[in-house]
Amino acid sequence: MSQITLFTDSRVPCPQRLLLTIHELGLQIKDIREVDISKFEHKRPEILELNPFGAVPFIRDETYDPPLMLTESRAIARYLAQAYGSSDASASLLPDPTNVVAVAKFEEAASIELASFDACANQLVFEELFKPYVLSEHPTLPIQ
Ligand SMILES: N[C@@H](CCC(=O)N[C@@H](CS)C(=O)NCC(=O)O)C(=O)O
Repeated sequence: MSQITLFTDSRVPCPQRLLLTIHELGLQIKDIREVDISKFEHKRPEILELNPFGAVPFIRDETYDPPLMLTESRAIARYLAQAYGSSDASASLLPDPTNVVAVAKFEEAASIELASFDACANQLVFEELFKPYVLSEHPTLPIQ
């Protein structure tokens, strides 16, 4: 069991990216706190105090003193893979750092995911799923 608290809204894309990594690693999360972004819980003072960016996901890992607070789903995913992944290189989610070709191909795929795939897919999810739902709950919100 890890010493990690995960702050998340499991329904939305950035947290789901992280949940996939957690699943692949078989990692046991000590505490999962759901933060309902459709109710703007991520903008509450107690959450902003932990993550001033006012977004999910983020983690607190109490393995360290002081605990590690980390935002950004991709940074968290890489941290978890590094810190909690298999020591067997063939089972690792990350490339062997001494293999420059493997690292280059990993960075290429990571850039494509961020710059090409996510740039479109995230906007699509926002327009087709999130915006209609939030506007039905909060019709006067100035979201475009
Ligand atoms: N680049 C950040 C983006 C975080 C982000 O924007 N998360 C969304 C959910 S997918 C969120 O919390 N949105 C609410 C808001 O920004 O007000 C990451 O990958 O973690």
